[in-house]
Amino acid sequence: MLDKIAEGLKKKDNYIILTHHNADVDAMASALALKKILEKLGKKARTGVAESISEVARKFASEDVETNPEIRGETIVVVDTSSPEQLEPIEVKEVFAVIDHHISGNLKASFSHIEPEANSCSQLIYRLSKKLAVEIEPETARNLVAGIVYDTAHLRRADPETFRILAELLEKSDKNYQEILEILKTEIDVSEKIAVLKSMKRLKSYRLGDVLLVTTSVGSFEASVARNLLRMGADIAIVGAPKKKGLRISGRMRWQMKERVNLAQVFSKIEKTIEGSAGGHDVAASANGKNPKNMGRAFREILGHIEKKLGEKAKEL
Ligand SMILES: [Mn+2]
Repeated sequence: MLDKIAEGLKKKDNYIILTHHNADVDAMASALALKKILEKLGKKARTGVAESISEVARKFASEDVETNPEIRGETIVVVDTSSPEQLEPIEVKEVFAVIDHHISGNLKASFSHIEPEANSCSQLIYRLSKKLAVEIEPETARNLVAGIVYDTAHLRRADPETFRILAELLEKSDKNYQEILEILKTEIDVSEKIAVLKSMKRLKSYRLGDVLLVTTSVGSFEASVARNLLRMGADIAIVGAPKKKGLRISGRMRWQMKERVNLAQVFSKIEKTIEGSAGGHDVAASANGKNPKNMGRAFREILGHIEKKLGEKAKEL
């Protein structure tokens, strides 16, 4: 069917390419690549999304992507979706072609190429470019790589075609693979990054036999800070966020430790000290209390309970 779509695309002059709600990287890359391909064939093309573009996909979308566009008699091509609900509130009548890799929806089109075995729509668009003998531009190649990487869960679902195509696209791309992975990373809010950095200044670290435990405090983002501390090598991270009239404590532990310590249980023992309540499960727990002045005491109690569980005395590093 892709052959027929390729032939058909040569015949009309004005296109609008549409894709689904909260367009992801694959959807955006596919739509933008098809726009460029059509322009290279001397056609006019607009791109449009229903409702919104997802945050990461926005990093690949040039500004001329319209939201809920009005269709002015253009030939409609839909990519990365084949269900009309996913295009609402855009009213699509007489769709010329659908190119998708999801299980078929009920969008009616003159030509539908739906290939659920393909792990991205981006690779279908790349195949289409070859059928049309259109050379892919560096920026488009980069977008298609991103689309493929995104939809294959960073290549975990890749197949041989994925790697063949990726190799070709990376040779054409204006960014190398590492740079593309960097763009795909979701940006963390700057205040969250500051919380992580500030937590370092107040960090206390302990060794309990083979276990490394850290405690620190921040103004907010305590759970995220705790997760970051695990990534940096701690086995257990306890992070407090004292407020004027309250206190939150978040604890995170590597899951490999869950046979040895139950963090929710440990946290339940500081409820009185912080004048509040605790909850969670074995490797992630949190506590909320009314007494911020007792944060230090709560930390010492937590440490004491973990010492008992592990049968090891904590040595401050
Ligand atoms: Mn997709």
